[in-house]
Amino acid sequence: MVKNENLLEKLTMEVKQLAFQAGASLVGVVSADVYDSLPKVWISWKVQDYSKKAVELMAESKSIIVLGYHVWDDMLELAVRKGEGWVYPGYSPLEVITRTVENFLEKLGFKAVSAQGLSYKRLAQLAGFGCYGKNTLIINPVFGPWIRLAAVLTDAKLVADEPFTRDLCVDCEECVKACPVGALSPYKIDVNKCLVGVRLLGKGETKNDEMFRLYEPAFTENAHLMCLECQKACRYGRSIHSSLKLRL
Ligand code: B12
Repeated sequence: MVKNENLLEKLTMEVKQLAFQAGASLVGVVSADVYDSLPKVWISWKVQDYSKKAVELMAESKSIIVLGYHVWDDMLELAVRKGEGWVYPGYSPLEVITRTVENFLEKLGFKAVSAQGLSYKRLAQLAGFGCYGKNTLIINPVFGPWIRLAAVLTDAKLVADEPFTRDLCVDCEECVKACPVGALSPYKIDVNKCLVGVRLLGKGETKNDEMFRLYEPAFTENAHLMCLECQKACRYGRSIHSSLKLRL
């Protein structure tokens, strides 16, 4: 029994070390059972479906490795149009980190798949990364909301982390006040108003032209920054984030 526990701890440590070496800023583990015991959440944008349970992606799921990547500069908030879709340079490092973790586990004989379709925000809170903030983003005490998330599902049993239970927002509502289109109320977002979603779906271009010019500056015909106002307003992570120097 003790030997098994030591092995679990060793494997968990190795996976975490590897993810950090591959560039992750935060790494945590959530038990697949714990995640699956919570109700599904409705994804009201593009997908229009409930989030998946871990067992739907992998019947033998035991652990979910949650990965966080610190986006320390506004330039990592670019969205670049490619044909009918979009490329997000700030998210690309997570693909490499995810693949590295998957390869490592597969070489050891475990199953490992990217946890597409799960609620990453819920996973991040369960992995101890931070709280679900009033801007509806996960806020980490060090990086603030400036983290991007991914997750790997595996049949390897790993040692789970403790969930994050502190409330970092308390009575602060700066993000709600900062949203230029009034898309936020505490802990809720109106996806039909948020400039990021409206722009990426290609809806409301004419109606929002001036808002896009001010809050989603374009650099080329294809590339624009996603609106940053609800993240900038957050007092966490601000001192280690560099902002656009252009005057808009
Ligand atoms: C759809 C989507 C959008 C939509 C809708 C936004 C939304 N509803 O969150 C649009 C296009 C508008 C959008 C915008 C952005 N998004 Co987005 N988006 C997603 C996506 C694909 C699904 C989220 C979703 O709709 N889930 C369904 C909702 C209902 O559930 P949930 O968000 O998971 O949260 C529930 C639980 O967390 C639970 N909960 C847990 N604790 C608590 C505590 C309290 C008090 C409460 C009330 C609830 C609660 O309740 C929530 C509601 O049921 C995720 C990726 C993913 N797979 O999760 C990224 C994701 C949430 N987006 C992300 C980001 C960064 C952004 C943007 C900043 C754009 C950008 N630069 O990338 C903006 C920010 C806008 C904002 N303030 O939220 C990150 C969030 C990182 C973080 N720090 O939290 C994610 C995780 C992508 C990623 N891979 O990193 N996004």
